[in-house]
Amino acid sequence: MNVEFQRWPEELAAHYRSCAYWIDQPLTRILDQQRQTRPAAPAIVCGERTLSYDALDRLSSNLAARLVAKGLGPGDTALVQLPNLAEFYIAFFALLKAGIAPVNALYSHRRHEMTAYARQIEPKLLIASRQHELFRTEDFIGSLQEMQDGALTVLLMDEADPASSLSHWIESAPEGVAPDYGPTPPGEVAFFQLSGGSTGTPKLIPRTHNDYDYSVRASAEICDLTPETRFLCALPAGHNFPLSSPGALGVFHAGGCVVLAPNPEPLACFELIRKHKVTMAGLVPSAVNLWLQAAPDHRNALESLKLLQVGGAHFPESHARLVPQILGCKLQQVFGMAEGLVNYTRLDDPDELVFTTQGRPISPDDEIKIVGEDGQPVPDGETGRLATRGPYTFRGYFRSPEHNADVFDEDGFYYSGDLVCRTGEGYLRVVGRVKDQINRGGEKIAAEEVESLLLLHPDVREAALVAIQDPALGEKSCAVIVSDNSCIKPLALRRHLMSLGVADYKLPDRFSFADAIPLTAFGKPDKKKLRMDLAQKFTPAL
Ligand code: J2J
Repeated sequence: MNVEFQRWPEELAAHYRSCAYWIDQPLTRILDQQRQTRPAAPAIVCGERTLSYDALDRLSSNLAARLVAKGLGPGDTALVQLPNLAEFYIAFFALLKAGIAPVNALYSHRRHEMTAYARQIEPKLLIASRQHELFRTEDFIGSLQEMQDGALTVLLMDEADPASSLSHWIESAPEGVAPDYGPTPPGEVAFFQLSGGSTGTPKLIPRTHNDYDYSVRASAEICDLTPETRFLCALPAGHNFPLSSPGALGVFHAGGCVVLAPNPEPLACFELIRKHKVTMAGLVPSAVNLWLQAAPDHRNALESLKLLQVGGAHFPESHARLVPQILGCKLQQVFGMAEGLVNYTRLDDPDELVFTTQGRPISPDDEIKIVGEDGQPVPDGETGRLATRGPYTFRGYFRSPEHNADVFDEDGFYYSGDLVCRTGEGYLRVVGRVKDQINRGGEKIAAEEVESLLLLHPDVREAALVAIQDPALGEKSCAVIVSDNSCIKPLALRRHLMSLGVADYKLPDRFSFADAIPLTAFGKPDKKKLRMDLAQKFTPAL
């Protein structure tokens, strides 16, 4: 009946309960509390619309009741793909209320990613938008429907047919009385987060009510959220950072208000900050750079902004120092992951810690191991691989036993693939990574995923995707290709990837053609060497 997932060992679960990290309440309690205490307070500002907590609760209940009346409930999963609109949160809470576990795909995802998620969760429900290229016609919906033997309920934004119009399902409760319904038990899966990944297939992270709710409550406290908080959500709403660190859920928990922006474009965001007196925002470093460039002409618009959180990718110290100077607000560095562990610099930390570290873990029970090449812990100040377990760090990817065996040790520590060092104060500094991933302005690209798609092209004999430095995004991707066809062109390969329906951000920014891919002593592609070769190739001589 419940969605399967790898549980925490009993002993640790008992400990997490005894410390009141796990309070055995469903995530829907966040909304329940606000509906009772401040029903009329604004919960979401979305364009010209403002939704009160009461409205958010009522609309999500309408949708939940209709889904239940349709026969959906605990054990069922949903594939959701919505842009940054109020409907994202309405649907999120509706699915929690009905006990349906969603995957919230990014709006930039296309056929390749959506199909991979659908194959894994076998959804009974699809919630998406007609505005998205995938859902303008019936083709893709038809193929999902076929995968599910016709058992897929489809709800779309901007849909004319009331039977499958999301707005229609949200607007009113179903006729008659919906059968009793409720969320899944607090120890069970509430929804799936997306992994940045390093493997061929994008992996899913089961998150329980208990573990996620703890990370949200504790994050809200660390960030001092109150009913006066007005949070600008300019990153994709479903991403772990703007959803839970403390993100929209933290803001709802505190009774504050989420102001939605379609993306982090500075001028539109500055106008929203001015108009709605936004107090806090969260950004990836590449977006901060754009804000830093645009801000000097718009300082007045930013007067209400007290705190800027920055995370998701490497944030150079020199840029960190500019945040208070140019944006006139406090900086908080955030180093987190959809798998669990989140680190914050604290609001009362000395500037030096805030500028030079990525913070310390949320919980006293976040266990951190930093191990050297021999697998043994390294002393503070030395770099090693980050391994962690704790009250809100998952214990296994969904239906991925082989990959789980690679990234967990026998004690249940998860190896995130990050290279970090710990300061004497217990703060982490992210210094690199060992996972085969490109971090393109905070958007994660699994090298293997793109490589296997490139290899489907008849002219590609070998392919390796590696990161190249980029002043705006931090990193971009370069595909190194070995081909027998000397006339092969980047455009053809790009078209090939596009025809496979891969998200745009995964398309290689550059292509480089080689006679062979260099190998390490173990016979694996030597990506370090490739990165160095490419750095020389793409850096103009002085
Ligand atoms: C360097 N690398 C970082 C940082 C994440 C809060 C904030 C971010 C995420 C996130 C998140 C970094 N400096 N400050 O989920 O709740 C890289 C690391 C990490 C990976 C996780 C949250 N902050 N990273 O970015 O699941 O490599 O989560 O392992 O998308 O991003 O990516 P993701």
